[in-house]
Amino acid sequence: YMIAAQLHRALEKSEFSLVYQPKIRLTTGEVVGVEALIRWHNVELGTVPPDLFIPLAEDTGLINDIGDWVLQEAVAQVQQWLGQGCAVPVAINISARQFQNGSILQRIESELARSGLDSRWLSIELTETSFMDNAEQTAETLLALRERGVGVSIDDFGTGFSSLSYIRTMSLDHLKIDRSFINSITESERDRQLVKAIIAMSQALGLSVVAEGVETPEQLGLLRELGCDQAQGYLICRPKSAEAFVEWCEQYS
Ligand code: G
Ligand code: G
Ligand code: MN
Ligand code: NA
Repeated sequence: YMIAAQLHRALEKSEFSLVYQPKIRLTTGEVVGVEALIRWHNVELGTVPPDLFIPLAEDTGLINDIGDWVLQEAVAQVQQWLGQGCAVPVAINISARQFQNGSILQRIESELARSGLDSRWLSIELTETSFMDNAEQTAETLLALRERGVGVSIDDFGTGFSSLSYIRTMSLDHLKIDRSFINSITESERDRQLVKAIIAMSQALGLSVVAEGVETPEQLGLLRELGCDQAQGYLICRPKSAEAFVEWCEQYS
């Protein structure tokens, strides 16, 4: 299987890169963070989307090494930005299998210790599927991460197997509303009411709420009216290389 064979050698051949997409605060417009997204470019396969190779990396166990690379690369990038005086906190995505293998806390702790990076510059994004198994262990890990100063976001909220019990039992900082809801808020009264309710729930629980996939000024305006805290999406900025992101920041501010 061609893709699996190439994936095995992708790390040693330095075929991965990270792109960065900012999140802004809706009241002030300031950039409050950036999400790191992995990209894989292979000479024979071209650009392979993460939706395709992350599940494969999970099946083959490569996800641990790839996850470590993402963590190290993201940490190194914020450290470089700190040196340039334009730092923003970085969020990395952790897939459910990667989270459930149990060593994530230790991996993050050892990278923070190795790099000396202050933990307030790092956060993680987890989907609801991460919370489905080993609820007790998961809750402990999230609490430990947050005590260590690492922010935790629930990603793609509203899709998958949403259960309010996760919100009840898990220690979280941010909730990211899945872009499928944001997509239709200006057309669908039903989706608008759902988003409004998710925002109200998040705020009542002390979670900051982020709208994902904002593509139009109308969506952004409506989200601001609804009191949403933060937004991310192509309207604001597409995921960009580290260099292009710094340029974007300079233009933007
Ligand atoms: O960047 P893009 O929209 O193509 O991302 C597609 C999916 O891949 C998203 O669900 C995103 O969370 C996931 N993804 C992107 N980067 C990473 C990563 O570094 N690790 C993991 N586990 N998933 C990622
Ligand atoms: O699952 P997660 O939320 O981590 O995935 C983020 C994915 O969403 C990335 O692949 C990113 O490229 C994509 N994305 C970011 N902003 C937008 C947007 O405004 N519209 C669409 N369609 N996709 C977006
Ligand atoms: Mn994400
Ligand atoms: Na998401």
